[in-house]
Amino acid sequence: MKLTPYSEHCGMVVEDVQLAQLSDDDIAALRKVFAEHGVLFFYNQDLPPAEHLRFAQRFGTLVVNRFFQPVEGFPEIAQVRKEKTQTTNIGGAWHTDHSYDLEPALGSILVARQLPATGGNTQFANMYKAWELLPDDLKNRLEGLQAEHSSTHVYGEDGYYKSTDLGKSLNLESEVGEAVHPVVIRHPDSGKKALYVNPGITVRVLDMPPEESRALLHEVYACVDEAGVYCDFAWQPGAVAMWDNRSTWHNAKNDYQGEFRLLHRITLAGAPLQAA
Ligand SMILES: O=C(O)CCC(=O)C(=O)O
Ligand SMILES: [Fe+2]
Repeated sequence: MKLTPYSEHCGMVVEDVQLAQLSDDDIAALRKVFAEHGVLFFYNQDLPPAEHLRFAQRFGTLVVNRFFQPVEGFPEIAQVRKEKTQTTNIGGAWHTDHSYDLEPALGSILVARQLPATGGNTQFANMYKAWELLPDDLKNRLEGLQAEHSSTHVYGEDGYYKSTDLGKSLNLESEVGEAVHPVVIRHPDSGKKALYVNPGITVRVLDMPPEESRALLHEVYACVDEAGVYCDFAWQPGAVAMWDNRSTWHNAKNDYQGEFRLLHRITLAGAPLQAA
């Protein structure tokens, strides 16, 4: 297994592996690399849906996303799909998946199926590094705080997607709700601290007036932006991205209007998060 950083602070390209043919030792090695780096990229993978599923099941326990359309015959695989005629995309803002759940999903394994001629990159950001690079005074103010995360404003009856041309292809009647998590978590596998609030899903910091909470989150996001802990992953046919929701954010760029894009996602189940 050969590892090459994708960018200075985010993402690791893993070469000399076929995800459909891993030994148990390879899986164990991959688990370590995954916990440490948070986002792994693989190229030239031969991973039809049945193999995608088999790899995901070897790696972890699955959770079925309740909002996306499944792949026919594979209820565990979600379609991350944008039609030529649709203008809105899935995941087109910085977020981490399922932080609105009491037990947020551990991560996702996303496989390219059909890509636009240009554009459609996915950006990732490293939340270990983001935490490390925050000013000490801000770190001190954040430690011990808790924040509320919600799916209501995204997937709910009056939520964002409902008013878009993607609304009809999502299962928006599914249950929506809120969950509270520590603002700074201790990653269960790496033991490292990670920043666990995100612009898309975190709605407020608890135990402070709304205006103060808004200002604090704004300050944090501005620092993350400035820290430059991002990468911009250019998909290729056969590419796979695998990310850890506890230590990363992602953002699907929507710069390919008029073109079709389809990826298949399997979501891995997580556990309640512990404060750092
Ligand atoms: O389409 C993408 O690049 C990613 C979409 C997304 O947010 C997700 O699959 O969780
Ligand atoms: Fe996402």
